[in-house]
Amino acid sequence: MKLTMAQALVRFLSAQYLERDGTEHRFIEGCFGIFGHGNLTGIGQALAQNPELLTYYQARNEQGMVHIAAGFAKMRNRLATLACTTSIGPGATNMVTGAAAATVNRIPVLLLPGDVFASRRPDPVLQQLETPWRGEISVNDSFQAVTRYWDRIQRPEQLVPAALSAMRVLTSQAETGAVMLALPQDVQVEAFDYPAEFFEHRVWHVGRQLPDAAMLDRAAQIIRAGKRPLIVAGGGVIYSEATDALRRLVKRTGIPVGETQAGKGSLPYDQAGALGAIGATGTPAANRVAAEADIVIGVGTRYSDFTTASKTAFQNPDVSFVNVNIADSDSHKLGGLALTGDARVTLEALDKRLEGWTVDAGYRKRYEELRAEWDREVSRLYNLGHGPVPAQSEVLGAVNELSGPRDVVVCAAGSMPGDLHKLWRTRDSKGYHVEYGYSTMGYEIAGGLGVKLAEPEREVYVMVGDGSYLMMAQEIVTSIQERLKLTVVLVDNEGFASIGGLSRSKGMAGFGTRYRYRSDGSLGDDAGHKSGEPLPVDLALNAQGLGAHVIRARNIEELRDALGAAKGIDRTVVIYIPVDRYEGVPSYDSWWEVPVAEVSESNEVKKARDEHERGMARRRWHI
Ligand SMILES: Cc1ncc(C[n+]2csc(CCOP(=O)(O)OP(=O)(O)O)c2C)c(N)n1
Ligand SMILES: [Mg+2]
Repeated sequence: MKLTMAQALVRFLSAQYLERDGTEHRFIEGCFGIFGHGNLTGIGQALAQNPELLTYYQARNEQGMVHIAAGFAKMRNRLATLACTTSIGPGATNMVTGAAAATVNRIPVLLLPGDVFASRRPDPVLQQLETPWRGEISVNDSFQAVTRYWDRIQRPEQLVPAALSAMRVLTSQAETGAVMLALPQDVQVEAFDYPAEFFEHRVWHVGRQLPDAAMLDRAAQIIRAGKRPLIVAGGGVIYSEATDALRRLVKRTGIPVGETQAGKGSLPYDQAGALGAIGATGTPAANRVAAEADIVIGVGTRYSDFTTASKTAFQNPDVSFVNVNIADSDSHKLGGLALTGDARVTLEALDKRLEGWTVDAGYRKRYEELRAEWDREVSRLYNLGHGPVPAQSEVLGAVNELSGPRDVVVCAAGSMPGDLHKLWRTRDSKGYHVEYGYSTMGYEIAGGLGVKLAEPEREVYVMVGDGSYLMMAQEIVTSIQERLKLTVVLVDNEGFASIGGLSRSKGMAGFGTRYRYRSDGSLGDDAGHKSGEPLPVDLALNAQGLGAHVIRARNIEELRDALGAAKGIDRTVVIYIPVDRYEGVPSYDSWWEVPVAEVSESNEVKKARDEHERGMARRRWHI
């Protein structure tokens, strides 16, 4: 079949399917793109010529496109994704941050940046990087650190093995992440007689791999000997659709569960044993149980520092780990017994081997008391009645209470992810979508749009800080264009409140974290910025300018009204609400390692250093 390389790629992608548990899903559901001289006449021509093969979506920013694709793929439990095509140069490198975010979070996205001429005849073309010591380098080499598969198609026939490799990695539950095929602009339009079988309906099977029976036996033996076992549920529980298996295991054995950011939603918040968030942004219930746990069963978690509280979460001197993970590199972490396999079938196999065994009643009673206590604390934080402007926890409470059980909350960076991790009452396993592997400011609106595209029948609530909003609000326009409604709650606290809080806790008075006019530069949260004079910036007006229906709320009552009104509006709504910059949610029984200067002229920094050293002394090795 004689096609250009770009036409062949589009045709190939349209024929790729993924199958798990007997159900087939189309794998690449569409292609986002921003055109320039590096892709217009190649991939652009192919998409325009055969729109039935792959739906084309326009976006405003290439980083935004990758976040949309990642939000989409995460919502679909990695069983489907989107491709992203860009021009060469800045259009391509704009995707680097999105690629890193997808790869860190183990979310499949297919990136198709244009690249400079393979022939090199017109060198240097517009936007070409010239590297004196190596002719074959282009800006796309910068993706090598942030992709799971990287290739450059130098000849049209090379597409065949490269595209197959790309698909293998994208659909591998252990290896997946951002995959990049760089497409030199001349090769995109070169024709080749491709074999017809390259374009045939191809099904990539996602299996449910079981760990060795002997390892499962050993794991069951270890767990049976435990007095205070705890499950740490990560994103893998949700991606492998293991939430029912987990619920059954917890119900039967009484082993309680702490959830990571990606794993939040593994259990409904009100189930017995659901201790909620664990780690640096964890609940006191989960963190106290973690501190004493003798067996920690990590399921689908990569044990980031937020989960392990920088290796201070598990203080029982005899603690040991059993790790269920599809990725070998994760199942071996913290010196654990590695159960490399699919979360669902592995939990089922463990459940069988634990038949007749449960935790003792005293343990159950203790963690249920902690859970009930925590639930009261959430209610308190939801209803602080803080004034004159509300506290952020009340905003989250109002959104939680006024959203439906299947609606989705989306967030990524700032102080809200930690607060949501602690306070959000999840009722559906796909109702909590916080990108906290890379915590990318700017993911919120774009990622939320991907969620909405993946499941249009759910309402999507995007929680975004003023800082994140200013980094990347432009995909509001895409949401208007595609008639995909988001409800964006824009929380204004005059800048980087989370980092301001971190700064104050490290003796640095919030230096450089508030949006204010410049002044004398004295240390403080307005440092370098005159106190008392806010900037004449109106983010609500900005959102209106991008096409959103904007509602301004000054207090919780008005926010509740706005959330009610938003339900009846069929285009993207932005609800703008100011909150108290200093009224944060406390952290509970936890620590996060952020280094503090070993020598300083400031007593405040010295004090912070002392505290830091006390924290460091609590770190464990777990090897
Ligand atoms: C792209 C990017 N740059 C910098 C950071 C570091 N950072 C984390 S939170 C934050 C401030 C976020 O401000 P805002 O969105 O207003 O949320 P707030 O902290 O006020 O809740 C910064 C700068 C980041 N996570 N991502
Ligand atoms: Mg802010």
